[in-house]
Amino acid sequence: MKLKAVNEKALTNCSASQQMLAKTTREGVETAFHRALKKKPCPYGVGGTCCRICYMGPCRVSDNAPGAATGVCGATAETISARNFGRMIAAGAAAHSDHAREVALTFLAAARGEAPGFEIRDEEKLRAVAAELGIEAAGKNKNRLAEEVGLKLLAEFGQQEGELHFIRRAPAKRQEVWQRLGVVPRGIDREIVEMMHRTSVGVDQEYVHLMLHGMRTSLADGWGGSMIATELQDILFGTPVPIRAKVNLGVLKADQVNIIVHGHEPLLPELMVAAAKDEELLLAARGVGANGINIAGICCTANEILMRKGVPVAGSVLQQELAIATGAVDAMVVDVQCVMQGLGTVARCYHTELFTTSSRAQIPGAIHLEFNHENGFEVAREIIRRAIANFPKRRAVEIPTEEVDLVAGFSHETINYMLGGRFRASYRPLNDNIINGRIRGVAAVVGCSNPRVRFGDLHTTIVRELIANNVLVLVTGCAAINCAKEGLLIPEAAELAGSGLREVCEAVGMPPVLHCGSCVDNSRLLVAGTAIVKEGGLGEDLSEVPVCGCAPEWMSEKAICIGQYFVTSGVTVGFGVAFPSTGSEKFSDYLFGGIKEHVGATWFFEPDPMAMARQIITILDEKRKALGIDVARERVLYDMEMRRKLEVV
Ligand code: NFS
Repeated sequence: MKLKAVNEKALTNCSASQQMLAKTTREGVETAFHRALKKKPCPYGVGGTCCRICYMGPCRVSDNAPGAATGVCGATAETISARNFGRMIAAGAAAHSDHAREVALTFLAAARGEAPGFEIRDEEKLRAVAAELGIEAAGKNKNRLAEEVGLKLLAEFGQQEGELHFIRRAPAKRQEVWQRLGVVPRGIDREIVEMMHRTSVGVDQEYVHLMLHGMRTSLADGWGGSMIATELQDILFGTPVPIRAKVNLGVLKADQVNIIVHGHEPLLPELMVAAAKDEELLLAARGVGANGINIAGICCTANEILMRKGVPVAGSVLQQELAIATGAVDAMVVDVQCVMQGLGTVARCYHTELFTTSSRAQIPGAIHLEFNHENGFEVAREIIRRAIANFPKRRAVEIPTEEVDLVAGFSHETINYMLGGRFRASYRPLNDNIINGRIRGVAAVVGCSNPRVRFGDLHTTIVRELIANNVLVLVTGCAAINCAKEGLLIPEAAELAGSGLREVCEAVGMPPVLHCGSCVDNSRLLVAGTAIVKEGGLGEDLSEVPVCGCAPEWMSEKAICIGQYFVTSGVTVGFGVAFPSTGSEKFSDYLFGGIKEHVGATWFFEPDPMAMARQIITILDEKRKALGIDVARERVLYDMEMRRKLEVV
């Protein structure tokens, strides 16, 4: 296909991606970047007021367009946008939670010895979670205990009444807010189903009432599905600790068999990493003239195996097609979420074999080799064998040289240990440094990339500005990968930080930007925020702590769900690109303002990265002021009595 020239520099700040964009344009291989340039977004869809839930329409309604005030049924812009927003939350919660369900099932199978290649690795965390769930551990071996933990958490998906267990992890004051609003989730699947029901034609027509259920559904994700995924993955694969690795397309090797694992569930990729060390397969690789088998990741699968195994990261979501365009990817293995259908077409233009592996997802043009926990090793070995056989079929190869160092693996447990030290793991030093002003506050920069904005640039611009202003930054998902590519995830990046943050980073030896994992690991940030509250001195609820979140390049429904569970948890969240409520003034006023009366936090929309960074800093400063720590002051020493009062669980 003949493609129009594109301005690569305007499309991304990533030089490796620019190089591959030029290559794909030259070779007539269309990518998401090219398609985005051709497609003009529908303004009704952008503003969240295109209603497609029945067939009397579709109705395109807008407060801003005269004559388009309601749909055929009389639905107003605020009802339509709230319904659409609720459905995005439900879809995001469903994605994270279905991932969690799959992990829970594999976890159970591993505990029962029915999943070859999988075993319970972090017994300490298993015992801690079991105790939290009220499971008696005495006299039980790890597999028996894991089975009980797995069954208990799996039951939360189909639970009809009661409350999700991990809700109790939240600060007591936050739990009271949720009780008052009636938004404590009963069961994960139940809230998602009810969201779909309420938003079907002719049911819930009141936008605040709709959003209250949106909040409940979001909590079923953040403190439910996502948190279950994180905890069980940690127990199954090991809780992450800081680990060095490499990132960007330069991690692909011209002389090795390159296999990219892409998607979200770390189950099969874990086995692939192990299988790639198999002597027989290495011998087969040498037999076709390759010097080894190189596994690299894309998207959140990459984050998962990076954090636990130090596996190199080829790139974030918008680099999935560009990676294949190097001509050096012998196989790409995908499962679920954020996998573009365009991969099938791009793979056909090169020699790459594309494998779908989940029972829930197939792509035209891909080879389907279904993974389940019994056959995992065979599937992993089969894919590697086929990749080896594919290696000699490479045509012209062009691999960008960019390959950058990073440090990942900052789980809540690691932050606790690292800051508190070997003898007294605690958040005390972090709290003290926030109180004394060395650290202004904590910002989470998370989420996707979107070809509607300059890829990677918004994340890194915001992060640079934040750390320069002494804001400690936590990153997850594709935002984490993009920041890593710019060298922001190494201790040396402390040079870019303001003097206070720099001093703390240098004392501890940590980067000013901490990689906390994949998108389901945003649940780690809720736990970390709660640990700050629990430690004392920074308020009694998440809404009082100087923390803020943002997803400046978002595109996925999952991002909306994550944003909403942060807001519902009391943390204000900013989104860039565009915002799917702006077609309705009333609904936007609620999300950007009125919702604060309910949960003590709001959404905000800011497409300009510098303005977003400034807004985050303003929010942190306001919190500091409310806490009375806006002026540097002496450290307050909490005695045991004061601490007990602050205990939140
Ligand atoms: Ni998150 Fe991970 Fe990336 Fe966005 Fe997709 S990979 S789950 S949704 S695009 S950050």
